[in-house]
Amino acid sequence: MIRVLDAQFLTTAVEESGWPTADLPEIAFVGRSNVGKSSMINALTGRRKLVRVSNTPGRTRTLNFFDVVLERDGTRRTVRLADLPGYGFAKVSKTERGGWEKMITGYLERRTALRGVVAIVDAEVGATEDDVRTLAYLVSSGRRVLVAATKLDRLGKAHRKPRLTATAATLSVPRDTVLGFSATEKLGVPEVWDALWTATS
Ligand SMILES: Nc1nc2c(ncn2[C@@H]2O[C@H](COP(=O)(O)OP(=O)(O)OP(=O)(O)O)[C@@H](O)[C@H]2O)c(=O)[nH]1
Ligand SMILES: [Mg+2]
Repeated sequence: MIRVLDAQFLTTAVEESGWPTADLPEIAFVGRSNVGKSSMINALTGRRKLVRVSNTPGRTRTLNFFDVVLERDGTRRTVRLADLPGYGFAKVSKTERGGWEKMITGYLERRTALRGVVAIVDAEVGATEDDVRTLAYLVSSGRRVLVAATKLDRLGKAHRKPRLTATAATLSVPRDTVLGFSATEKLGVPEVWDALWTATS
C-alpha cells in the first residue's frame, strides 16, 4: 500500500530552460486534450485542487510539475509528476499544434529524469487515432509506458474489462500495461501508484 504524504505544485515551464533541475525520478502524464490528465493527478495525490481542471479543453498549454512524497512499508520517496499539454484539440491552429509536438517530443527525448510515461485514454470513447499515433511514438521512444484508461465510471461494470482488453489491442501494447482508472470514483489509484513506484525504483 502506497501512501501520499505530501503533494505540491513546483513550477510551470514552456521551454526547456524552465524545466526544473532533474534531481528526482519523474513521471509524465500524456493524453488527448480534456481526457482527464489533471483530474487523474488530483485523484492520485488525493488533492482536489492541486491541478486545475476545466471544462475548456486545451487549457493546459504548459508543462506543469508537481512533487509528491510517497511512502511504502516505511520507505519514503519523492517523485515528480509532469502534466503535459493535451493533444488533438481541434480548435488549435497548425502552428500551435507544431509547437505542442516540439514541446512534447523535446521533453520526451531529452528529459534525463524521466522514468516513465502514463498515456491516458478515455475508457468510454476507446483509443482514438491520435492515441494510436501517440502510443506508437512513445513506445518507439524507448520510454516505459503505462496506459491508463480513465473515466471508467462511465462504462457499465460488465463493459469495463472487455474495453481495457480492446484498448490494449488497438494500441498494440501488452494487456497488463493497461489499467482502468476513474478520477470521480477513485478507481485504479493503488494500481497506478504500484506501477509508478516500480518505474521510479
Ligand atoms: N466521469 C468522469 N469525468 C472525468 C474524469 N476525469 C476527468 N473528468 C472530467 O473531464 C473533464 C476534463 O478533465 P481534465 O482533468 O481537466 O482533463 P485534462 O486532460 O487535464 O484537460 P486539458 O488540460 O484541457 O488537456 C472535466 O470536466 C473533468 O471533470 C473521470 O474519471 N470520470
Ligand atoms: Mg489539464
